[in-house]
Amino acid sequence: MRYLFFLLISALFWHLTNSNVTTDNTKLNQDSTTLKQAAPFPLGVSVDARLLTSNKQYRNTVNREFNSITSENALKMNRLLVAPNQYDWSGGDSIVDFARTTGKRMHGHTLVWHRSVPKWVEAFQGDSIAWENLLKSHIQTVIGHYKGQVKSWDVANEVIDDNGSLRKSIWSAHLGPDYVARCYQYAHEADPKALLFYNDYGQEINLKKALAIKAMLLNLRKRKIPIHGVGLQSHISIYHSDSQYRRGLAVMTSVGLLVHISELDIRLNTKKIKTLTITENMLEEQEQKYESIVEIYKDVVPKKQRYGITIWNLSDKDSYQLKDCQCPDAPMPFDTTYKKKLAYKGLLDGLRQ
Ligand code: 9MR
Repeated sequence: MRYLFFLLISALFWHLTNSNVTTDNTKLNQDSTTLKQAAPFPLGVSVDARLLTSNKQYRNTVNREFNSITSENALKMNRLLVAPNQYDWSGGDSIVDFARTTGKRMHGHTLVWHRSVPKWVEAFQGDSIAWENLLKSHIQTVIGHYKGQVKSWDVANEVIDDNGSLRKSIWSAHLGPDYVARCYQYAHEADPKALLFYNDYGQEINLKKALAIKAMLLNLRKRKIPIHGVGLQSHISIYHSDSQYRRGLAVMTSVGLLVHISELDIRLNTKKIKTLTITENMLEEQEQKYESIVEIYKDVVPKKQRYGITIWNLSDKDSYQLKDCQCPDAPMPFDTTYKKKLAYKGLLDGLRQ
């Protein structure tokens, strides 16, 4: 009898806790307010060209929830500049067309990144003038191709090393340490109306790096190099400290440029445990963390400096983090079937307040 009573109580308890969770997500998925409606600044997502054209659910969700688009990979040099003077515009054009026809802001990512150098460029032989012309021509061809359609660009990506010095790369080796400034000048010549960003990761953990980025940006500003904004990628986890995030964001904001949280995702499985079970508790912590990041952004970045928040691809199926870690994780606000998660609610609540 006592055993039966115990079973009954346990079943009741299970029903209450679990049905709450289900009800919560069901309600969430019935709520018709969208992120872009709630957001007091542009809300973006990076997209994959193939998914955008082939997956209706993906396209509809992007269209419904966001008003800013970043190209995740399609505008990188290794995707575009397939052979000398030969460009493959297919992926980039389909994303830019989508942004134009749906009336969304288009942010181009990225012109100069040490990890997106085509193989043939790695093997390129030439003196420093030939190298300079190669990069200048790439920047101006791409910006020129999308002139008037792409509002802003991540011109240089990750050129500061984790120790705060200029990263050694194929570009710094062939063009010398001041090549970054020239990239912005070339970009500005190609489209004087485009807003030009510097984008990097780790400012929210590594103060030394954040200060080095700040020093570089201040130096560019002092020299009147055309640069308009800074991006903090923000690939973080539920364990990330809010106060560290606030500090990194404050350092970037203090430069006085536009500030873009440019690649947000929030991992659960930082230790890359192959057998990790994702718990409701973790998903609640993720909800909290998404909400905190939005609140910190609103708190730290003055209105006129807010370029917005962009998440890095859309659902738990599409995030590069899954491929990267080869382990269970769920970093995004949408689940693998594009249903809104608690993380979505965190974002929405942060935006609404
Ligand atoms: O998400 C991108 C992934 O699909 C690509 O394979 C990878 C290499 O091009 O780049 C990823 O995006 C990166 C972004 O361009 C710059 N910041 C770090 C991102 C994650 O690596």
